[in-house]
Amino acid sequence: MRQLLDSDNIRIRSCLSGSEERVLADDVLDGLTRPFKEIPPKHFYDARGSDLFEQICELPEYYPTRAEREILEHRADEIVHATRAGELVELGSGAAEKARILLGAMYRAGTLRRYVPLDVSEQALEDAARQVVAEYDGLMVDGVIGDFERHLDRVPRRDGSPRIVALLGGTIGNFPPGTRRRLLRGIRRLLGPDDRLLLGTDLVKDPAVIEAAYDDSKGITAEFNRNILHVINRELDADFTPEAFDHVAFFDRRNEWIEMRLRACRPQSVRIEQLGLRVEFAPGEELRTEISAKFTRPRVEADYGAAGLRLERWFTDARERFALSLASRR
Ligand code: AVJ
Repeated sequence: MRQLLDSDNIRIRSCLSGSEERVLADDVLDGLTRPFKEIPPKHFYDARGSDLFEQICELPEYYPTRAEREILEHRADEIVHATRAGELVELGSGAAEKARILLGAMYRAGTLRRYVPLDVSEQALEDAARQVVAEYDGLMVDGVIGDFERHLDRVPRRDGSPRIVALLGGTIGNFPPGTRRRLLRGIRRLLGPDDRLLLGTDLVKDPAVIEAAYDDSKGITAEFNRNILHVINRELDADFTPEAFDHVAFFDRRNEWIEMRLRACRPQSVRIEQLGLRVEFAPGEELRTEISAKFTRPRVEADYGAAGLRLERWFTDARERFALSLASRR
């Protein structure tokens, strides 16, 4: 691993090599040559995509961020008290906005020792690290620049105090059921007997409320969705016309997940130079860009069970829109 930053209380290492475009290239080649075209949602998040996602979090229709923050603000002390955590590992830490609520509670409890953020964005990780060490006296940051689907084995060993491994924001919902359980099994391997997983899950509710959250009136989510085409154009020398694709978001009632798609408004032929590939879209043909699963408590318990985990605590916001749960190894 590449050492990027090493100061008294910040260490940041990278698992990413110069060949990250390879991952996008493989996903695009795979996804656009399938019978039903599909690109995985992790490719939304270049600088513009991350910025658009932050704007989404502020939208009146997009409730998950506020609902999760409400739970964290009410329950952080209780979570820290129940776990006696000295260490917080956060998968997909971003700007560490949510982590700060937990770190604050750990600091007040006198247990805070180390924060281990893992994120693909070097800039976000470094900014977050500098901020939290300035805020909490004595805190060590041991950051990992990487992708939690591939680099969980690079998370540093436990430092001896109980650890919380957090996957927040409802990100787990991006993974279809089989992949989701595989990811949970991988996370389980980071846990000792005294450690806990803290997982954020959006909950099943009135489909109209969910659909509005993924199809806002300002069209920010539509721009976020089309951003994946801008990413492919730039990184793989493609010639998508993003405006020629309509944003589609619907709640699949049988699977209880949101699907986002991009629908070709007219027939299109797209050249992806770096893949030596031409892709045809029939008029109205759709490309799936995201699923975002909505959960019930029994579904979370079943996923935990299948991954060798046990649900221990379940917290929701007052309107039961979102849940945070604590799980331990079985
Ligand atoms: C970052 C995966 C939690 O699924 O709600 C927001 C991404 N997509 N609006 C979600 C997203 C469209 C978000 N997660």
